[in-house]
Amino acid sequence: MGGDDFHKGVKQPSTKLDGSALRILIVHTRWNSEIVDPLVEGSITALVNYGVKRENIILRDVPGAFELPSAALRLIRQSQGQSQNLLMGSPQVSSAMPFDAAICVGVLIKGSTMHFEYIADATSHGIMKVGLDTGVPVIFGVLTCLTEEQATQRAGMGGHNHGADWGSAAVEMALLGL
Ligand code: DLZ
Repeated sequence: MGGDDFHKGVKQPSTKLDGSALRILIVHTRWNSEIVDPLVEGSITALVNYGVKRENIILRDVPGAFELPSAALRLIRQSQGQSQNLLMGSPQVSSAMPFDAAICVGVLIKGSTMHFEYIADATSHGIMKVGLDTGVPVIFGVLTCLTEEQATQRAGMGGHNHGADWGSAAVEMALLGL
């Protein structure tokens, strides 16, 4: 480990990923939107590069990171309910197919109170729980940064856009179940 050939971050998957049949939910915050928006764009670009159709990428926004888990849970459950209605003979529309994966995107920046710790803890546990409870992979796209500069760098402004990793993780995890 270490040295010049050390690859920081995620290695490419060994199999070719085809996302052309997938439907992906992106829930993102309006808090820190100047940083969140490029992260969302980075995720969308990666999804499209893996073949996900633009019309099958559904965007929804919430106020802050604390709201991400509950919104993801409701939207995933809603999509699963719609697909059950389809099986029971309700009119078929392609937008009613269940989500194959979701990405929760937000940016938490540490302030001078304990808010950061509480929200980061609740959000990370909540996002994991939504994935385990629904059986739908939910990607943790939340930056937890000590400074605004750390966050902007990780959103592609001077560094790697982590949104791209979240998009490819969503496709890889969605395809695990198919
Ligand atoms: C209250 C709050 C604070 C202090 N900081 C952030 C932040 O850095 N990023 C973020 O996404 N949201 C923040 N919030 C808002 C909470 O996530 C939440 O929206 C409110 O507490 C309402 O539940």
